Formats: sequence, structure tokens, C-alpha cells
Amino acid sequence: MSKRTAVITGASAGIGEATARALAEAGFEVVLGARRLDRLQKLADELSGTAHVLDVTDPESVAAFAGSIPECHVLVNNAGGARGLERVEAADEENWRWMWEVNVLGTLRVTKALLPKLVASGDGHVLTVTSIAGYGVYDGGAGYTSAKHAQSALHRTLRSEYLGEPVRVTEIVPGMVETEFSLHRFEGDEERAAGVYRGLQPLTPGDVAEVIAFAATRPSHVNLDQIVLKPRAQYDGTRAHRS
Ligand code: NJP
Repeated sequence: MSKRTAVITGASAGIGEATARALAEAGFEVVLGARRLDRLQKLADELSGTAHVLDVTDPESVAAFAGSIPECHVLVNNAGGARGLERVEAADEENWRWMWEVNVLGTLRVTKALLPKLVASGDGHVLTVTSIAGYGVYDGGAGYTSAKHAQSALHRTLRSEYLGEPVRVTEIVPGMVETEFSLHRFEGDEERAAGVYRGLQPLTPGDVAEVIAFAATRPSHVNLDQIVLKPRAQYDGTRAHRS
């Protein structure tokens, strides 16, 4: 029997990279997308998968990416991130625009482009990595939390719209995970990024990837709608225990 194909966006780092490894380990043929092709190609070679450059903020790039994929059983919408931590009164519109483009419209574009192939597979599965920021708010976080709320709403609508189709829909809702996420959010400020995780043990990308692989390997009639995972020391986006 030929392998099932899993497409992972944002697979060049963090949760996406770990998910590519976990799904390859679980027996999927992996197709990786991100902007940094050098990192992606190295990982694809290691996993005997395929790498394609992908910028989810660019409709032409998404069309070319989807067009180069012959079949798709599992789609992991993982590409995303945050920029800045300004209060609303000081909001930077460019940061907001980027967060909405990458998290919301990026997820929309890739999902829309691959849905025909997911349905045609006869056993499709869309997993979207949203965030606990999609379920709460925090000071300075409105750009990111609003984008993650919207991404979550888009994803959950799909669950309802595809009832009766051979497509499962799973939302992965992580809390703090130590990746390049905070480094990008704070424009490469390593000290500030490290502060996010100080005094507690955050999740690793592998912790999240294991959960994604678990959801993707349930029998076809089992839909895990939503999985929330956080470090033990984190309550929500505003409260965590730090020693
Ligand atoms: O972040 P990071 P994570 N087109 O920065 C890619 C959510 N999350 O793994 O294009 C295509 O290590 C980028 O690749 P590249 C978060 O919102 C995280 O933590 O080469 N790809 C890289 O592979 C996001 O949705 C935390 O730069 C693009 C990847 O995205 C997901 O988890 C908590 C792209 C980002 O890797 C993965 O983030 C939470 C584009 N335009 C939710 N722009 C957390 N870490 O604490 C970026 O609740 N990428």
C-alpha cells in the first residue's frame, strides 16, 4: 500500500519541523513548506520527503505549492507567529497586517487550495495549530490574539461545513512552547525572548508534535475536535507559576 501524504506548513523550524519528524516516523510521506528552503530541504532529505518553498502570505506561492502536490491526506496548518507586544493605543498596523496575513489568510489560502485533494483522498484530515491566544486576551497581545481567534473561528467553521465529507478537522491549541516564536516576536532580542520562558518548563516542539501525530493516526471515524496542551506551570495567557 502506498504511504499517506502529510503536508506541513511552516516546517522549517519549531513545531512544524518536529511535526514533520513525528509524521514521517508514523509512516507518512511528508511534504514540507516554508520560506527558508535551505533548512526545509535538509529536513526533507533526512525524512525522505519533499520540500517546496511556500509563503502563505502570497496567493501565487500558495497556488504553486498546492499545484506541486499530487495528493494530500493530512494538512497541518502550522505556519504562523506573532510580531510585537504593543498596547492597542500604540498598535503597529504593519505588525497587525502581517499577523492577520500569516495566521488567518495564510491558513485560509492553504486550506482552500488543498481541500479538493483532501476530499479526493477519501480520508482527509486538516489539523490547525492555533493557540490559547485564540481563547483569551492579554495586554499588548491584541494583534496576535485577534488573529488567533479568527484563525480558530475559520478552522471550526470548516468542521461544521464538512460534516458528511471524508475530512476530519482537529484544532491544536498550545500554550507556551519554546521555539523561535518569541525571538521573531521581539525582532531577534534574545534576552527578551528568553524571558518568556524564564522560571518554568515550557512545552517542547516535540511535545506538540506527538499530540498532532496521535490525532492524525486515530481510525478514520474518530475526530479529535480540539486538543489544548500547556506546560503544567501555565494556567492561561496571563498566569503562570515561575520559580
Ligand atoms: O514558531 P517558529 P512555532 N509562509 O517561529 C513559518 C503557534 N503557536 O513553531 O518561512 C510560510 O519556530 C516559519 O518558516 P520560514 C504559532 O502561532 C506557538 O512556535 O522558513 N511559512 C517557521 O517554520 C504558529 O502558528 C506557540 O520562516 C511561514 C514557522 O512558520 C505555530 O504555533 C504558542 C511564514 C514558525 O516557526 C508554529 O510556531 C502557541 C510564511 N509567510 C501557538 N511565516 C509558542 N511557540 O509558544 C512563518 O499558542 N512561517
